[in-house]
Amino acid sequence: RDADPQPGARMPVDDETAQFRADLVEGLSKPQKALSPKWLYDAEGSRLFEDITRLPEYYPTRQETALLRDMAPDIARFMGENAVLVEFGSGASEKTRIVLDQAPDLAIYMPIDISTDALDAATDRIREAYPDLEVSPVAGDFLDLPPLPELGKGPRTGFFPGSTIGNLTTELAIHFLTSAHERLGAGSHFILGVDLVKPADLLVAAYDDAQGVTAAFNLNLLARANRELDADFDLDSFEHRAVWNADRSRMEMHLVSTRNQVVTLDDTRFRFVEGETLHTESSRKFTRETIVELVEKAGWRLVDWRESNSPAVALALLQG
Ligand code: AVJ
Repeated sequence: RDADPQPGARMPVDDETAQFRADLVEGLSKPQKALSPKWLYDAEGSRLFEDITRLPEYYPTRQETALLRDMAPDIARFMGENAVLVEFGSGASEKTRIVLDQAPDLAIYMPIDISTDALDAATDRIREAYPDLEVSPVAGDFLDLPPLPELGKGPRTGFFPGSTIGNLTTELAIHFLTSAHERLGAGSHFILGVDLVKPADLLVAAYDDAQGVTAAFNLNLLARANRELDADFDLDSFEHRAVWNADRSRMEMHLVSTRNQVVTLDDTRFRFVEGETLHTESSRKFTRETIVELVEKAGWRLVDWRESNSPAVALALLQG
């Protein structure tokens, strides 16, 4: 993956497989079959997501990178002197470098990620590239934040790029922003990356690219279930579908059954009628107004809002 953090589980392998199995059984039992997007990101899914970020149709990563580069001096000023930068779901810390390159006054960088492998590798690389920066990694799930170590006297800034907030339900997004606020403390700052509402054809193209990489990314979920859980999904009988849900202001990815069929997982049989879908991901698109509404429910206020060129994404600077 690029730097975009995913709400992915990296538990010990057996726990993770057991959780995948339980989630899939539960998800296939619902009237609208659905599964958490975190299961899209096994090694193969993470590799495919990285390919997605380089597709001509997938604008979010490119646009956010350009905007961060543009805004880096303002961000440095926003963070202040001797600042502590806390990144939630830091992954490979790739986008962070754009900020670090132009923030000489930053004292401490605290990457938080659920994958200790990714965290260790990123910590080594950042320490090597920025020898004067104190790097203090924290292993943890950003949806279930551990207490953060007391570090430095400077102001704290949270960093959550990649529009990952859009993959969370409103309830979870408020929960995350509230707990991040608690952990960072009163008076802290936050940099939030979001994707914006735009014409449906652009959105659909970004999630249903001509080369079929997003389709492969989505279908890999079924291949993963076959590999890890010994399920018997027939990959030729499911199709990728990306739809713009205007009512809920979100892109949705589904896997559509192209025939009546039965899928077996352990001893349980799950029926799909022709045209029935498994909902695998929602990616919410915002406006300045819907972001203000969301962050205020979590105790933050918007102090700056910057949009990229078209197709536009935005960075919201928060304080609270
Ligand atoms: C990186 C999780 C925000 O929702 O746009 C890309 C994931 N899914 N193409 C997004 C994704 C399909 C991406 N996030």
